Amino acid sequence: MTLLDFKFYMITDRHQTAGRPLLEVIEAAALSGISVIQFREKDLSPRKQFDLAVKVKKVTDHYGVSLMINDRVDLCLALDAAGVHLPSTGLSVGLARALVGPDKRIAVSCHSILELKQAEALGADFAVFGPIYDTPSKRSYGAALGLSVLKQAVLEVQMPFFAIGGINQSRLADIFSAGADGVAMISEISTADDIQARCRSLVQASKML
Ligand code: TZP
Repeated sequence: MTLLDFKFYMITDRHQTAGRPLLEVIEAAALSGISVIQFREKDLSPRKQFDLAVKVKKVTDHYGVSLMINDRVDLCLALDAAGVHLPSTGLSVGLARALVGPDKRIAVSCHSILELKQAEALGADFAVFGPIYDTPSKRSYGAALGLSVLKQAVLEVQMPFFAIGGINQSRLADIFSAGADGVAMISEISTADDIQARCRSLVQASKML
């Protein structure tokens, strides 16, 4: 995985799959052009996360998709995943780097321009930044940042970052014209009736933007 060869960062949530098994959702997305997936099943115990992540890795390896692991540096190493995604409550970038070495990607969740700048200064490879729009799972963290903050972040930060939060196909044009390197999505992909068709259409739309 090189840094900027992908525009879509799919994030898993097995509670938002419209009742389908997570592996089925991941396979459908992998079949239709998603090249990087973050495994984020943080409500599972470490053992259960590991057991599920092993199965996910088999699917992503089969389709040549890069797998990022949310928070769990140990799982990232055990599975030889592409990298680890650090939540704001997670390990520091420096500690994660010391543990995973130079070849794995380190991504960071950021909720302000200050956090983006800190992640950049600490050597993160990329970030997700949001929520840009209102999204149910993040309401307890306060108001959405909006497009004007996204545009300002693009001006102030060189590290690649993906916009997240409430992003759907109809919002792609605004996100990309604001200058984000890509988009990170949960529900727009995993709740789609036809995941393959949705992913193909997202990938196609992004090529025009
Ligand atoms: N971080 C900021 S918003 C968000 C996360 C994990 C949730 C994104 O979910 P959706 O369904 O793409 O709005």
